Amino acid sequence: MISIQDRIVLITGASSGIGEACAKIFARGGAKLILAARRLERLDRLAKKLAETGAIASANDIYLIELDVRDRSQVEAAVNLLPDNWKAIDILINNAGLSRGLDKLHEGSFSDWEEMIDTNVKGLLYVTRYIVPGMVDRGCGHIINIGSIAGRAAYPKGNVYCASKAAVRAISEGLKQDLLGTPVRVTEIEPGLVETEFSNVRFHGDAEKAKNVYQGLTPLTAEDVADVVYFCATRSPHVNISEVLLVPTDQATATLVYRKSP
Ligand code: NDP
Ligand code: 8X3
Repeated sequence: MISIQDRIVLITGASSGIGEACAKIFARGGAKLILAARRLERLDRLAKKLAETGAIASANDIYLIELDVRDRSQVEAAVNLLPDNWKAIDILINNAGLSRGLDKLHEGSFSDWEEMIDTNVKGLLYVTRYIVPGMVDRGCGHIINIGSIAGRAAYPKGNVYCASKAAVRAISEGLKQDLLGTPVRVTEIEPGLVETEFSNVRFHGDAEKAKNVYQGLTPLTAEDVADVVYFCATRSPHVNISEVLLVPTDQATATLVYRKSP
């Protein structure tokens, strides 16, 4: 196991769910955190909580960025404008992502498709493209992409979300191949059902529909996923965990789920 003390960790989508849980566990490990998301007020709140609970030693150990990963020029500026003492990012957690809608492909919404592809695929690519060259130059780094069980096989009405996560899987595999011969590591984590704001976002704020997704089973928590992210990041430098499929005990595949009747 390697220490995370004073490592610089950039987490996209840190304002909620898995990203927020990653911020907490890496803070407890002594990391310096760069937290990015569109909702800066949420990041502010999280930073205050981490300071109050003593998870981070001082406000100097955390740097917040209001960032929409879909906007390439914003991503470029955010990386280029990092203060010198924050530039040497050791671990990049590409977590920002979302699903929008659950519709048959031929009835799908163009704006939902664009939002998913722009965030989950293009956003992840932009952030990776601007950060990985520094890792290669410094001879040190780890990219951890949050994919999904949805990237392994499509499920009915999942079409474009599943495609976006299949892309994350292919991009992670390709990046690992392209970084071969460097010490930079690449991991893709593929969670199954995790109860976060994910389904609320998917159903455009319909809380009832969102709740039903987890009805009758014990889903993963954001902390369960963050635990695995942390485990992968703290292996010895010669160990690269390339892929982890992580599901609730009540889930076998994206569509095969055991639910207790009410
Ligand atoms: P949440 O909705 O709780 O969190 C999503 C995060 O992504 C938020 O912090 C949000 O921040 C951020 N985000 C969304 N769009 C953008 C954007 N354009 N720019 C920057 N940040 C953005 O969901 P989860 O924590 O569950 O999702 C995290 C990741 O895990 C996603 O990639 C998701 O696909 C994946 N995943 C989730 C599973 C689940 O069942 N929950 C299972 C498998 C994978 P903000 O809105 O402030 O920008
Ligand atoms: C989120 C898990 O099964 O809702 O990626 O697509 S699922």
